[in-house]
Amino acid sequence: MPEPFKSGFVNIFGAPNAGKSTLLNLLLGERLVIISPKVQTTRHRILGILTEPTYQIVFSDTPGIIEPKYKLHQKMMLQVKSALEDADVAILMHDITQPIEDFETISNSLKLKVPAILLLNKTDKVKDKSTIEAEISKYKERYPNWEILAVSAQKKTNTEKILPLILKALPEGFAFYPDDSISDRTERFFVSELIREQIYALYEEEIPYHAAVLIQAFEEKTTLTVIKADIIVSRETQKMILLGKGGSMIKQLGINSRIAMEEFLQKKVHLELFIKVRPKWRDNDNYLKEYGYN
Ligand SMILES: Nc1nc2c(ncn2[C@@H]2O[C@H](COP(=O)(O)OP(=O)(O)OP(=O)(O)O)[C@@H](O)[C@H]2O)c(=O)[nH]1
Ligand SMILES: [Mg+2]
Repeated sequence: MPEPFKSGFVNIFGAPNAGKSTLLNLLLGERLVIISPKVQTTRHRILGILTEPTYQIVFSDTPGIIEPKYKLHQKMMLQVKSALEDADVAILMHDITQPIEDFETISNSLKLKVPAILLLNKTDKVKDKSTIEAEISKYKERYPNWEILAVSAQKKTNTEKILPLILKALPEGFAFYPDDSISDRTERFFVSELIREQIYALYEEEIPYHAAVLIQAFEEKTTLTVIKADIIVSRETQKMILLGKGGSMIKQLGINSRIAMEEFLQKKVHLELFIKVRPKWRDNDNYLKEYGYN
């Protein structure tokens, strides 16, 4: 008898900065979603599809779970909610150096009804092994029905055990997507995300949190792709910071973004950036819609 084909939605949840996007890229074996040391990097639910001869896993990366402070946050939490509704398996991620109480607040809010795998991430930040063991026991006592694993997504420690746990929990079924699909999102989307990733890397304080990126043109020519993008911020002062002295910062942002895009698209890119000020865009339904936060 051949093995039955398995398929399902495996959705990743957790606090901001837990390492969810790092994990998705690791499981897919490619740099699909953006990552940053700052919190609240991911703003959308993004599918990452892994197809093998005997299974198809449709992963979802989701925004870190927070108490919404403005409409953009509310939209982000709606993305989490949608991922909660169709999950076959939930992967919960928590930074092992953060208190269990913080995790409990999040896990209680989720009210999960599906099999869960808890990954205590960032074990590389913990010096001795006994501390890791002690942490694992705490979570095992609190969540006796869950699979619990301590890993480092960044250093790839213990991460080879994740996929077998997922496959154990995955239901039988047909593939949802063609076997060459990698995501539900377009190249245009990922290119806008690469600019956001560079904004998170280059600018401090509130700038990344007030910035959105809108691709205005994406033209594939024979030798290169021409991309024009608007960067939206809330205030004139933020525009000045984005530009930097004599335009030095926006120039750097353009260079870094273009390099990242060329690697992602495997093509030469000509990139033009424009900065627009849209006061309070994060609380404006029309702007949010226009910038892809539906
Ligand atoms: N030391 C350490 N850092 C990690 C590990 N996994 C991820 N990180 C880092 O943690 C930071 C956050 O990682 P992300 O993958 O962006 O976290 P996230 O959960 O997707 O964050 P949001 O999108 O903001 O919710 C980045 O700087 C990662 O490089 C790990 O195992 N060890
Ligand atoms: Mg993320």
